[in-house]
Amino acid sequence: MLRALIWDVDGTVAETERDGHRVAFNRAFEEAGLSWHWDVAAYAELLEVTGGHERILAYLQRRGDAPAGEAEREALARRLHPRKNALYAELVAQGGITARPGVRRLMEECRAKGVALAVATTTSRVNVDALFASLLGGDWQSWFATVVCAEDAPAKKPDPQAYRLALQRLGVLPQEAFALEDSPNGLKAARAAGIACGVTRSAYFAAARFDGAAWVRDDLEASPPVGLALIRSALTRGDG
Ligand code: XBP
Ligand code: MG
Repeated sequence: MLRALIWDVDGTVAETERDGHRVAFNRAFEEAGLSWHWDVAAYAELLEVTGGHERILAYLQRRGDAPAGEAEREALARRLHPRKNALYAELVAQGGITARPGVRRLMEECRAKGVALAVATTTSRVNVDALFASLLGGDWQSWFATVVCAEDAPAKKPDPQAYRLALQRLGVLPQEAFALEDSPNGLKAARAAGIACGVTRSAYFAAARFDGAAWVRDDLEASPPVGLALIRSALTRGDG
């Protein structure tokens, strides 16, 4: 029986990586007087590291013009990451990001039919708050039974920690839940927690392999549109 639908956020709910986080990282670099710029193509590779703080650190490690010492690099990342998040929140509040097709429809169907909604993301809570406040309104928290963010689950995807914590807080078994993801790391995290997972391809993972997914779609409205009937039948068949 399906009791909960667990959502990834970045890439799944909206194209936040290409149009939001990436742009905000660049603004933070610029403000700090750094000449670094993450273009759309370069960011694809950077996304292999989940977590904004970890992503900056990975980048600093391979830049010749970054601080040589580990402590200095850590300090720089600690300064840049919160500023990136603030700039991301501004961009989102200005309406710079819209929900992907079918996201709101599927969330509304869950609410109408008593399937709990949850979030399992490696993103900071401030970013989740900014995005859902813009997409669903100020009372967005009331839509979700639980919201697991980077602060709650510091082991980033593909580690299953965020999904395991979401299940625990929901009080449901892995086989009573279904996850929605857009990235190979996200899919691995859900599967490692024993949860079946459907994939909606986002811009950065359009050509990625998704072995072990229950299904893979371009978006939730791609034929046939993803509704609870389709998710329930994938669960019943034991797909993914
Ligand atoms: C999301 C991430 C995050 C975002 C940026 O991955 O890896 O790091 O890129 O957000 P997923 P923060 O969609 O698999 O959860 O800067 O808050 O980390
Ligand atoms: Mg994602």
